[in-house]
Amino acid sequence: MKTVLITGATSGIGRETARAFAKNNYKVILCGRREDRLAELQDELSQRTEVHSLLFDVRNKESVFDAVASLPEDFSEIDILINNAGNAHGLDPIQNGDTDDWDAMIDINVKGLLYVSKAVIPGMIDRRKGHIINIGSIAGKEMYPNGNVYSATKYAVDALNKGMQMDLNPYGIRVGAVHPGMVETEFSEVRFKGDAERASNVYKGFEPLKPEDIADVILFVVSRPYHVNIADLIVMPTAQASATLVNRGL
Ligand code: NDP
Ligand code: 8X3
Repeated sequence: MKTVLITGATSGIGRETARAFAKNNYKVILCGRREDRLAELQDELSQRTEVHSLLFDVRNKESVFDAVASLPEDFSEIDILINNAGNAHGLDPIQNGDTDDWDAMIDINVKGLLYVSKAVIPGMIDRRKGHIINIGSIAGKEMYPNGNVYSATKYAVDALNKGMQMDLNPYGIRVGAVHPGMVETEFSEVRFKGDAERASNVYKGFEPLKPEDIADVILFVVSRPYHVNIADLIVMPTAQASATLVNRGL
């Protein structure tokens, strides 16, 4: 049975991906900061598969390395790493940006992804096998007004995805990115700091992606024969043609 480690498994895309892998007979390692949510999901998924939870903040380098090192033997060989934890904080023009928001996005979306990867990659190299999926974004392919620093972090994920493909190529490790368009999760609530109305307006007037849609795609990417690597994949709602062009039926 293969083992998958999913960061950001307490919500949205990560949580649905954990459910999809549990249904498809993978051992699942759930990661996040919200202990109650980890416990709840672990209870749910334990009906179907073996589950282990790791509570850590991806910004804290030591916690990341300690958490991965603490894995029981049964879970210690990670076949698939899904670098999903991340969020946007704020949506302001660059001149009005909050430096704490900038720090959060760079620390979580870029440095956090690097720390988790650094903790997991050595085992993959030893085994000459593994699969890393980096969750980027359409915002990492195109800029949009006020997206500045969030987009920059996702452009960084795109760059790191390509860099990992090259550096890990000698070891037979698969690396690929999935770049979603608009998915209705807690993403906008986090971006707008709990303003639920502003968050729900983001998805009004069209059918956004559901986190289950992205989970399906990730499962598809991972379940290809090993010689097939889906290196870079953009997944949009049908109503969305670019980062900024959404048909809201107006
Ligand atoms: P959610 O807000 O629903 O989920 C974000 C997840 O990231 C949570 O599980 C959260 O867990 C985790 N997370 C956030 N900060 C940290 C941290 N410091 N340490 C550890 N975990 C953290 O958003 P989504 O599911 O939408 O987002 C998942 C990924 O998809 C992100 O990388 C996002 O950028 C990307 N994405 C989302 C899109 C969308 O439209 N929703 C579109 C394109 C990409 P906890 O709070 O428990 O730590
Ligand atoms: C999230 C996509 O366009 O809502 O990465 O910022 S967007």
